[in-house]
Amino acid sequence: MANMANTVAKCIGGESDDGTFKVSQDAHVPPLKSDEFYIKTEAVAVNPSDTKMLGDFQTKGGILGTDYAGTVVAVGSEVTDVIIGDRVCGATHAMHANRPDRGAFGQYNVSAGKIWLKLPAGTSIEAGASLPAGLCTAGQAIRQLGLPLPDAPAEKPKKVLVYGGSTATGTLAIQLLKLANLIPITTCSPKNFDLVKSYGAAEVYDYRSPGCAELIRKDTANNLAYTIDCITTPESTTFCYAALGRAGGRYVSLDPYSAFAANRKAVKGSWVLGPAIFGDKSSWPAPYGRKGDEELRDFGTKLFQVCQRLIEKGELRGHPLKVIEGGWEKVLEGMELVKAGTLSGEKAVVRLVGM
Ligand code: CO7
Repeated sequence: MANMANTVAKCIGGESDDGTFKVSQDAHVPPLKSDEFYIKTEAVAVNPSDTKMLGDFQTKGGILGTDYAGTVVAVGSEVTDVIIGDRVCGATHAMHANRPDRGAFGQYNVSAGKIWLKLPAGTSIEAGASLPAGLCTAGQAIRQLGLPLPDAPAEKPKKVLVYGGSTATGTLAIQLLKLANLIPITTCSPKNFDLVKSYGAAEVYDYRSPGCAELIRKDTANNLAYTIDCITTPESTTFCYAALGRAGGRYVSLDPYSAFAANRKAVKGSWVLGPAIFGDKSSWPAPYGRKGDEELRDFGTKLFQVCQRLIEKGELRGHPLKVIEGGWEKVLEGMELVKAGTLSGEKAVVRLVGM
């Protein structure tokens, strides 16, 4: 099996005239460049961003989905780092106007740059599928705070607040920070305290308890300088800004945040766009449109090299999973589950069987 270009395959997305998502039988597998490889998709994760690809986000004929895992079935002539039969997971563009044939929710995926990981024997396909978008997001957030990755640990440990530590992005951010000699402190519901501690949180706070931001400010001696907001609501932005110490610091969120909540000049705020890590232009509507950024692409390559080593050593693990088994229709069910917001401390992954 070499170049499968134009092979007809199943996907979620397809020609969506009514703006809803559906299983399509007529996706065309993209052509393979010499430095790319094909993966037969065996599991996909559902991210909150998948459920938001409506209206102007839709690309006619576009495929949905960011996270996939499966087995390599064909490699381009220049590929030296994987062979047919390797199990890999990766992230890809979704609903991208310039590349509508890309999207994780398709029977075959094409590798995107170096944004993929080879799965060690002890890591399941489902666990693999839960990792890439979260790593892209958490990694970029850490970069935007000006903090290091685990390959170049901080000389002096510093506290970093991860607001929403029990989210799938939160548990990855906590681990990456701790492995970089930083001190992750976090917020979540009390039922998830043990969960976030098991990933390395040094302190955990119930964000619903009155005066919680002020308590963090006190416990950090009015010196906290870094916050990652994995939730990004006006309340979460207000909380993070209030927890930062007297001298201010940096705030990074996973979506555009409310300007009115970002109410301190001494705090430098920014937000990350997960797919920006591919380094090319984002075709999504404002404010998600972006120019390409080669430095970010290089960062992504490095991030995934670092994470590959950590996963092989068993030092980085994914979020607890809510595994759903079945055909592509189950991905639509998974999206409904994520949209309903009822998952707590679990990431929805669909193990594709009987397709
Ligand atoms: O990266 C990409 C591409 C790369 C190539 S695409 C982007 C992929 N990332 C996403 O789609 C995640 C974006 N994040 C969000 O949309 C939000 O931040 C939410 C809040 C949906 C979190 O998403 P995530 O998938 O990380 O979280 P989750 O579904 O695993 O977490 C849910 C938990 C709840 O259990 C709440 O925690 P507990 O401990 O209270 O149960 O999030 C918590 N939560 C809130 N916490 C405070 C939910 N709503 C909350 C709120 N305030 N309003």
